[in-house]
Order: sequence, then structure tokens, then C-alpha cells
Amino acid sequence: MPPQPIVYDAPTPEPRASDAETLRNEILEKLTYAVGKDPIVARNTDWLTATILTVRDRIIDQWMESTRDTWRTSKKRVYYLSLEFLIGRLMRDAISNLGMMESVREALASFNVELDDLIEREPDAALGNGGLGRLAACFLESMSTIKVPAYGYGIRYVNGMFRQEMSDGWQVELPETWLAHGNPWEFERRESAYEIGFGGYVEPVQQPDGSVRQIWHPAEHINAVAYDTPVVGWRGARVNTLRLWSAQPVDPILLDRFNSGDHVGALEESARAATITRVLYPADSNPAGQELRLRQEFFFSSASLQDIVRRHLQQYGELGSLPDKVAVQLNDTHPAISVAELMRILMDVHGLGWDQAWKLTKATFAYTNHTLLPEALETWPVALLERLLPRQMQIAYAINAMVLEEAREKGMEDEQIAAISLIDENGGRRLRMGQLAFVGSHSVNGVSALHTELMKHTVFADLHKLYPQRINNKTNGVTPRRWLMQCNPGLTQLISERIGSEFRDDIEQVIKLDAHAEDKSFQDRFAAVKRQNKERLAAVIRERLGIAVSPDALFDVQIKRIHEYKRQLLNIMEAVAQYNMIRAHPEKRWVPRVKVFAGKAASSYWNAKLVIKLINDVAKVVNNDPAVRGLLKIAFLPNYNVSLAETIIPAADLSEQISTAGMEASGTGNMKFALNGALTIGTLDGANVEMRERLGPENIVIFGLTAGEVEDVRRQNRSSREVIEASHPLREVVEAIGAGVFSPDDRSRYRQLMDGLYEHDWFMVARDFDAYSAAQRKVDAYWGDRSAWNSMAIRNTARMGWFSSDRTIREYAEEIWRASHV
Ligand code: 26V
Repeated sequence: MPPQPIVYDAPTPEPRASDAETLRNEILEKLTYAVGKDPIVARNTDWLTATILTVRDRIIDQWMESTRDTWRTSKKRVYYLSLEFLIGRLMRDAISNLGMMESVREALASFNVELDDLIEREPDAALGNGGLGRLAACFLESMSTIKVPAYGYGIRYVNGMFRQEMSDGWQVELPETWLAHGNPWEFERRESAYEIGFGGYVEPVQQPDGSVRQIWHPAEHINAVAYDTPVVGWRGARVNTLRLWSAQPVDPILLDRFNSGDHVGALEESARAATITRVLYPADSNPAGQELRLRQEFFFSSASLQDIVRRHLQQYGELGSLPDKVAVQLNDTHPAISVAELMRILMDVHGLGWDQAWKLTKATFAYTNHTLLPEALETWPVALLERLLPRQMQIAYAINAMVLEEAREKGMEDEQIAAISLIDENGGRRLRMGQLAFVGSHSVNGVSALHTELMKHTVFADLHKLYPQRINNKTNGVTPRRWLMQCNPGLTQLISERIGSEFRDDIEQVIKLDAHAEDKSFQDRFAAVKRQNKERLAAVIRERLGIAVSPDALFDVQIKRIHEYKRQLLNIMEAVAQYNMIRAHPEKRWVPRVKVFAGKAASSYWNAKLVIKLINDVAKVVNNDPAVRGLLKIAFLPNYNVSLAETIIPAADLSEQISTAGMEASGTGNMKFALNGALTIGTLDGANVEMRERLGPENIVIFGLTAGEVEDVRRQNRSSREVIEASHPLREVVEAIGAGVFSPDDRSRYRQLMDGLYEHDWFMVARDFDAYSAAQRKVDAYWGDRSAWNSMAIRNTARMGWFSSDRTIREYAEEIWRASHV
């Protein structure tokens, strides 16, 4: 396709006024003409829609300008391919990034509408499971902020992450319908639809020049329709696009079949197409292994690549420059099939030869690994791929042959060759998606320094030997707009009063607070902000759980997915030990604590669900025992999501980051808490290691086995029996929980869970228990000197600037994408 003429000089519209008066008029106009409601009868959801539409208009002008700028300057575009974007609510983010908070508030107040009520009414878009999805959302916002031309590509799930309710302390999963009231942020692009094939066969076709081209004839076609959401950066710097694909039948009514009398069959087949994008898989460890999941992965990979290639051809007219103008980042292996699909598009559709296609593919893709858990590494049965994606499987075989040949030439042994192979031959042949992503990319990165080192010595040890330059580190970060400025306006205000406002544009400037850490009056004001946030959280705990907690207590928080390696079990067992001590020694001065938990368990993950039940069982006993005198309260808040995190994090005194060392790739919650002035209790795992370096070891509480020690214990297959028998408090806890002290209605409920700790303590819960307990007593001692505590809290905020996703994205842009920014 020849390049199409582009109109570069379309006039830039004048930026719209954003004073309260103008906004008032526009909101009223949207309410009337777009929502179709009279203000007299309008409900908050109507006001919400009208407000979003008004704000959206201000984003659109800048969106067009950003798009035009990329065309005009021929800048490289970055595409972030992710099966998950955990974006949460968007309105406050947009209003705040555009600096319109006060004028929107005032405009709405003139109608007697509270902005904060509307904010709470916006559905929380939970198109992701946890860390990986939230990171993708932070990255999008940072790419707009530092002006990287970028698109996020993903799936528009009709049902995102499930809603969690509690029934008698057990997790119950319910569907969440975030689209029920429509989604005013998105634009449907019916014109941007692509056909996605599945199944069928491959036909070799002789070309006039004697070469052979493979032509895939899919048996089934499904349309991918684009929905675009603008993503605005800080101060509206740039607006990028989140493009989510929705599956629709190519022929929505299958009229011929319908008319021929097969009414049900015709409708069923057309409905089946849409099932691909119906629901997010709610497991972030064990691969579901189901065909529908593979269909999701290929569906969004193929649609995105077709779109990318089309846009590139439209602007540049040829494909040789693809890697100069396009960088595609694969967020974990979920889009790894893209490597084979791009090869197919380049060779079979556009006629490039293998060597050139391979060169372009490798130079275009980069891959990020987010987990080393063996059970989370994706593989797909070769037989399934041959049936569903026959051409892509052929290409994967050819890539494999080429890589293995290269390994042999370099003199690698059979064992190493087997480890490198894209095909796992143990127990049914399977395609290893990590290996495919690795060999098809020019860059492979981990998400913290420790994780990157472990990658080199575990899963990718042999590929690392073959391609020693490829693995690099990009330590994660979080966006300070959402995770400080929006969720903690009190602290943000206090910081700017003390060091000025530059930190809003360059978060690393918060380091200036360090000089005020010992200032008593500043400490008091810092503590006063924290206290206000704690009062707000205490109200939420009271409303949702009926539990009264004192904001004077130490708020000790663990919120994240429920997973054995994250060790919520260790935390609740230590709480039981503390409960025992309070009762045994009523004369001692105990630090009053509120333990807050929140998190979802994958619906099929029995042990994780059992831990939720255990937390609730322990809470019931502890919260109602008069002997505890309110010194320990335990609250499990249901339905953890981005919005709940935004309420809890600013109110935390202590952040629990206690994963088994070597198992948490990075963590990002750890960064959000510390930025908001919480102290961390944690293991030397993931980004905790780098947090300790930057905060100083005196401002973080580290305990437990190191990753190397964990490896040694596992290799020696050591039992934890002696450990349990040697520790009186631990034995008491294990025996009490195991005997049903907290589950009088079913005394054997936790028998296996506790018995398992003796011989199968894979996650080192027993082995780390005493060190954790001692670390908690150290925390108590720190809390006793409130001035010292406050100075540590201030230093945490001051020194966390580096963990901004702006810094992370700058590193990706400079070192991986070679894309322009700022
Ligand atoms: C993995 C799988 C495995 C197959 C089944 C479906 C599924 C869905 C999601 C995932 C992703 C798990 C990996 C993940 O979320 N990793 C987290 O990534 C964060 C961002 O880099 C990091 O901070 C966390 O430490 C890491 O656990």
C-alpha cells in the first residue's frame, strides 16, 4: 500500500476554558443533550456521565494533537501488549492530571452535586488480576506523562475480575458488570475491525518466481472491533490510546442459515464468537490451560499486530523500517504467540523472506518476565496449537530448529539444548511460551534487580548463555499521580507547603523532605495527615464490617492477591501468637494494633481460600475476646480492588511485604505504601532489596531467609519439624489452629494446613516464623518512640521518588525501545 497523504496542518483548536462557569454550562448541556436528563430528575450516575463527557472533551483536543504530532514528526511508536490493564476509576485521574479539580468541584456544587460522591460512583475497571495488570496501567499513564507516543493493546472483557463477597468468612465469587451503565470513556471504532482466524489448514502455493508461499485457510473467522480510551498524562502533557479489542461475529445474523430453518444453530454460532472476550481469567498462578484462554491470547495478539502493520504501512509504505518506527513490548508470555503471528504476517501476507522477517521480528519485540513460579510459566499442548493455529505452530517449529542449530554450532550439550528447546518433551509435547518470547525478542527484562539475576540462573539459564546480552533489568515503579497526589491529597498538600511544588512534576524532588525528617513540628503535621487518613479507613471498617478500631492503634496492612508464597498465613499465625501473649501477660504494655487484610483468591485455589477463612475465623475470636482489651483487632475487607487500595494505603503505618524470598518478582504495593509514609516489614525479596538500599537499612525492617538460603533448604529437603518443636510460641500457634481453637464449628478445618508445615514447608512459613515475630517486636519498639517513627516515615516518603514509573518508563524508552520522550 502506498503511503497515504496525511494532513499535517489541520488547525489546532484553542484549548477549551476550564473555569467553573464554563464547566457548569457544559455539564448542563451534556446532561441535557447527551444523557437526555433534566437536572430536576437527574441521578448521580447521570451527573457522572455528564461530567465525564465534559472532561473528555478537554482530553480529546490534546489527543488529536498528540496523534498528529506522531505522524508529523515520524516518531517511533511504542505498543504495550498486555492481556490485563487494571486501570480502576479514571475520572479523578483525568480531572487531577488536567488540573481541574477545584473548578469541577465548584461547577458541580452549583447543582448541589458533590464531586466526591460522583467519584465513588464510577465503576472500578478491573481488567486484570493484580500486579502485572496494575503495572500496565501505571505504565500507560507514565508514557503519556513523559511523552512517549504509545498504545496499550488489550481485551475489553465484559466481565473483569470477579466481585468478592464473604459468606460466613468464606470467599464467594460474583460477576462484576463494570459496563452495566455504559462506558462514557470509550469510543467504539467499527471501522477498525480485523478478521481473526482459527483452525483450518495451510496450503503451500507456488509463486511465479518459483518460491513457495504458505497460505493459511482458517476454518473460522471472528471480528476484532477496537474500543479506544484516551489516557491523559500529568498536566495533559500527552494523550495516548488504550485500544481494547472486542470479539464479534463476522456475520452477526448468519442469515442464510437462519432462513434455512436452523434458527437456534445460527444464533448460537454468532453468540459463540463473542465468548472470546466475555471474561478475564481470574487466576494469576496456575495457567487455566483452556482453549478459550489460548483463543484470547491469539485473538488480541493478531488484532494488535494487524493494526500495527496497517498503521506502519499507511505512514511509511514499506516494512523494512518496522523496528525503527515500532517497538512492541510483550507483557509476560500472554502475547508471546505474537512472535509467530508477526512472522506469518510478514512472510505469508507481505511476501518477505524468512531471514528478513526474522530480523525484523526480533528487532521489533521485547519481552518482560513477571514471575519465576514454575507453575505460572505458560506452555500449550502442541496438539492444541496444531489444531487451532496450524500455521503459527509450523513457524514455531521452524524457529526452534533454527535456534537449536545455533546452539549446536556453539557447542552446547544435549541437556542444554533440551532446556533451550521451545518444545517441552516431558509428558506430552508442549510449546514453552517463555522460550518463544525470549528467542523472538532483542530484549528480555526482569522487574527488579534480584528477579533479573534469578532469571539468569534459573528458567533462562541456558538461553542466557546462548544470548548473554539479551537479559536486562527494569525495576518496576508506580505512578505518583494516582498513588500519592490523588489518593493522599493531605500529604501532597503538606509536602508542597514544606518543599514547594516541583515534586509534582518531578517526583524525585521529594528527597528534599529528608532535611525535615527530624523537625518535630513537621513530624507532628505528617502524623496528623496520617491520622486523618486512618480515621477515614476506620470509618470504612466500621461501615463494612461493623468492627470498631481506634485510629490511635498501629495500622498494620497486608493487601494483595491471596497466595501461599505471599504468606498471609505467616501474618495471621503471628497474630495468633500475639493474641496468646496478650492473654498470657496482661500486665505488659502491648502496642495496640489493627491488622488489615484484603485480597482475592483464585476460585480454584483451595489453600488460598482456606487462608481467607482462617483470617476471618481468627478475627472473630480475637475481636470479641474481652481479655484482649481491644489491643488487637483483625479486619478482612472484602472485594479488594484499585479503589479500595487507594483508601487503605494512605492510612497504613506498617506495610507487610513478607513473601518467601526469591518468589515475588518485584512487588509494587510495597512502593505505594512506602511513598505514603508507611514503614515496611519485609523479606529480602523483589524490589524490597532495592528499597532497602535507597531507604537505608535503618528505615525498613527486614527479616528472614534470603533467596539463596531458601534454595539451600529446599535442595537439602530439610523438614521444619525441629524448627516447630524448638519454638514454643510457634508450636502453640500450630497446635491451637490445628486443633480447631478458632474453628469450634469444624475442629478439623485447619488440621491439614497446619500438619503440612512440618514436612512440606515449601513457603518457609514455619522456618521464618521466629524471625518474623522478632521483627514485629522491633516494630513495636519503634512505635514506642513516636518521634523516631515519624522521622522514619518521612524518610520513607522522601526517598521513594526513584520508584516512580516515570523513571522506569524512561529506562525502557532509552534502553529497550530507543523511543523519544519529553
Ligand atoms: C500469570 C498467569 C499464569 C497463567 C494463568 C493466567 C495468568 C495470569 C496472570 C499471570 C501473571 C502473574 C505474574 C504477575 O502478576 N506477576 C507480578 O508482576 C508484578 C509486576 O511486575 C510484580 O510486581 C509482582 O511481583 C509479580 O508477582
